[in-house]
Amino acid sequence: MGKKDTDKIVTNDFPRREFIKNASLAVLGTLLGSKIVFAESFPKGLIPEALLLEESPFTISGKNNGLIVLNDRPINAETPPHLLDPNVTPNDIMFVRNNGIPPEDVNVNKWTLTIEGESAEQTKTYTIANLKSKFKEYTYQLTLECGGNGRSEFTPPAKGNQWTTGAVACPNWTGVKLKDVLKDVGIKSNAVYIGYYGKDTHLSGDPTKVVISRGVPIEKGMEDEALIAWSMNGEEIPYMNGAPLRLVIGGWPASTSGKWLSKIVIRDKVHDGPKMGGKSYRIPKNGIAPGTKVPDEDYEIIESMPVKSLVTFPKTGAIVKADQQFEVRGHAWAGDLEVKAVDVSIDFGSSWISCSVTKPVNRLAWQHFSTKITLPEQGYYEIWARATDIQGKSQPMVLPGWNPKGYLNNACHRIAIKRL
Ligand SMILES: Nc1nc2c(c(=O)[nH]1)N[C@H]1C(S)=C(S)[C@@H](COP(=O)(O)O)O[C@H]1N2
Ligand SMILES: [Mo]
Repeated sequence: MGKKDTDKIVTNDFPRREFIKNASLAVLGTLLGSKIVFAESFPKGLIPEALLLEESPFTISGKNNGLIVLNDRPINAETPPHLLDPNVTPNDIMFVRNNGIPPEDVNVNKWTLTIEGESAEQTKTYTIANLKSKFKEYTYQLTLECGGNGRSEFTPPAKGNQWTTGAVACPNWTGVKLKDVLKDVGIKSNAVYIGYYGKDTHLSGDPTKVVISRGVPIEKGMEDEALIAWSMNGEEIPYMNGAPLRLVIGGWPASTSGKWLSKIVIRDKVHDGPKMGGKSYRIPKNGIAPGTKVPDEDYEIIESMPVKSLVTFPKTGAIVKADQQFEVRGHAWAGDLEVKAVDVSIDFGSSWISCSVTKPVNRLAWQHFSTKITLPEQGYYEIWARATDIQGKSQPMVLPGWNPKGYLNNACHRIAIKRL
């Protein structure tokens, strides 16, 4: 049975149960993503409780229990749309995307950030106290969305975390401008890119292996809104979101926003850290048929994220009374661009109702849309939302350009509604 949501179609997955019943302890451990401690005492033929549930029952310390854990080594968890309803995403609601194991020691007083690289005039190290005293502090609300958000919809399927819609958030970030710190160090005229390094450790346990080290062109890093942040919504950044210091690059794949930030390099070429090359956060330059293999040199790095929206109210599965007028609302964002319009449909895209859309509180913050709706007769409906950016690009109704790693799915969000 569905654990908590009545809006799900419940399937009796008998073949899977039979398989699990007969599985070896090693296979059960693989399915659980953890070894079973005291396995020698585990009754033969019993199905582990965690595998009887539709969704992972595990929760993350410091995070809302409503987050859906996709993986616990490394920890990855997404936010259901209705929890993203607040205009500013609360700390315990923001999704978590880890590629490795978070660092154990995140002492604010001892933490340092080093700036170096072939296009840095010098190597300089700052404590967090140094950053706070030396540079002016700024707060911006910035949208971070994982490049793989929406991956679960791709066919043929793409490997990786099966994000549905919840790898996006837009909290307030406080810190110093990356450009102020880079200028303090000195940027050589041949600088083209910046790259970050964090203090998380590789899943293999090998201390010499870097988990992820991505970056952005120097122009993006020099934007007003590119921050080195120590605070989220006026509090410490949650441990899982990169405390005590992280880079925040709004509008681009969130993989460019390095967590547990310890080093920034100023490069004279495109940064080449782990997950900058190959198929990582890169898509084929030209559209390809689903399933096609493309040589690495025909890929390009994902930059600004595409236009997208999310219905955060009502919650999918809501049942509304006859003739009840209700509000439909949510957020819309468009990478480096602004959102011009959001339309919703109650008839599977045959006609569209235009919504009111707020201006962003600052550049690179998501915007909010709302409209009031009444449903004409009793029955099942879907509400679809479609945002359009200021350049006139709209979200596609169905999955856009298939790519091997399942990036950039900005298809319209749909919710299910019944009217009595
Ligand atoms: N040091 C470090 N920074 C990182 C990551 C990571 O695994 N390690 N993951 C990246 C990816 S892929 C994403 S989508 C965002 C996720 O940020 P969040 O976990 O705060 O939501 O962090 C990015 N920064
Ligand atoms: Mo990501």
